[in-house]
Amino acid sequence: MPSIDYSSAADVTKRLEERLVESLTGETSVSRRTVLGGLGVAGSAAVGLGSSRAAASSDHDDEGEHGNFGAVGEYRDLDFDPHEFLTAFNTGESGQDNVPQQVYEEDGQTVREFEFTAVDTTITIAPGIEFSAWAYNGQVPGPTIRAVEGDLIRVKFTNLGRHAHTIHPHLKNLNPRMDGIPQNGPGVLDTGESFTYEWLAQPAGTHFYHCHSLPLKEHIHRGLYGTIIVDPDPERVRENPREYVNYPGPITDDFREQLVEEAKSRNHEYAENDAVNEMVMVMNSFDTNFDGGNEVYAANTRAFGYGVGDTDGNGNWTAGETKRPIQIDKNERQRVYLSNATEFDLINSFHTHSQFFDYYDHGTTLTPTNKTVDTIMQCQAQRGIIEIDYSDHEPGLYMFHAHQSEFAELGWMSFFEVV
Ligand SMILES: [Cu+2]
Repeated sequence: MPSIDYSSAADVTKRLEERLVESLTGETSVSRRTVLGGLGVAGSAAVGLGSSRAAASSDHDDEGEHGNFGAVGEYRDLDFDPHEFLTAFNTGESGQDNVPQQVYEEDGQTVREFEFTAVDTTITIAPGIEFSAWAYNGQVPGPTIRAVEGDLIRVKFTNLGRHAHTIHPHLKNLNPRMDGIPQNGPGVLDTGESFTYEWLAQPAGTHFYHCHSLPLKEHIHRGLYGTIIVDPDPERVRENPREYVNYPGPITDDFREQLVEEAKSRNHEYAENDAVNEMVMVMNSFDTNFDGGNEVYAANTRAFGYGVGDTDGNGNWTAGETKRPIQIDKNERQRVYLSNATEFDLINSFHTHSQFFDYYDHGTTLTPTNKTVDTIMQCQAQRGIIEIDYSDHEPGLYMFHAHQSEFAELGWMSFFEVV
């Protein structure tokens, strides 16, 4: 493969990033200082979990210190890697080290059990820019849970944060006690309290979970959200194909088999799923000065996190580089589980350059709800599955971003590197 020069892409990414960081730390934001809560000190030593700054800067009305910003460059907080997060599926059988989990049978049903905490912490959202987050298991977005349709998802939740929290799942939930809202069941959990949520994994699709304490927008915006993927059960699809299509016509035997094959490709327990390159992207945003508007946008928390940093142009990114495109094999089918956790802005969007894709709204159908589109919108908490085929594209960088231009310039702009 001929070497590809990415230097201009790297330069533009760097300039955008510098402009973003300057807008957050420069003179223009001085007037916002009365409510500075999220800005940290750029260029300081690593600040991650357990940082003393986490507690110091998390009050809304703090007269926080102004960012003594330094060089814009590499992320220093390596506790969260957006590239690892893309494919960090917690299935009970395997997942992330910071998510204790197990899978077992109980009364003939598969139980996928997870231990969740809520903690106050500091995350890095752009080089040198910190945000005082409230986070499930210390990370934003929260861990991705993955189960198969019909399984029981059991989440042992302990609130170790300073505010009262819950976990509310966007699932078809038959027991109101398990809805994770202040009005039902255990209500909100105060500091130190625990509750075990039990949710049936249904319907198949891409779902969302978030804290439902009041004020709602703050509890979500601070970082308490994540994705639940419910894989379709191919045998159930074979028996009830009608439930998985947005199509009123006849279901022929061929069509039924096609749906079953599609369900296998979505189910992590089937070999067919290995042929698909799957990723989770949560569109999120950060109001760094707590004025009710966002200053930073991203997919998976880091502004320009999948942008272009230092490279030799042959796909060899500088060691330790966390800012780099998402490298994909052009011969693999690409599937993105996408959800929108953006607060304060009513919609977000996903747009691909030089490429069209199929979209499955909420991921609850096995046939696309939008075919051959290059932009989709999601309102708050909406989610869906994007499927992309780059097999006829030349190697190189292909941009994707929110098509709200403002969001793109403030961080929600990234690249696939097709190889
Ligand atoms: Cu909360």
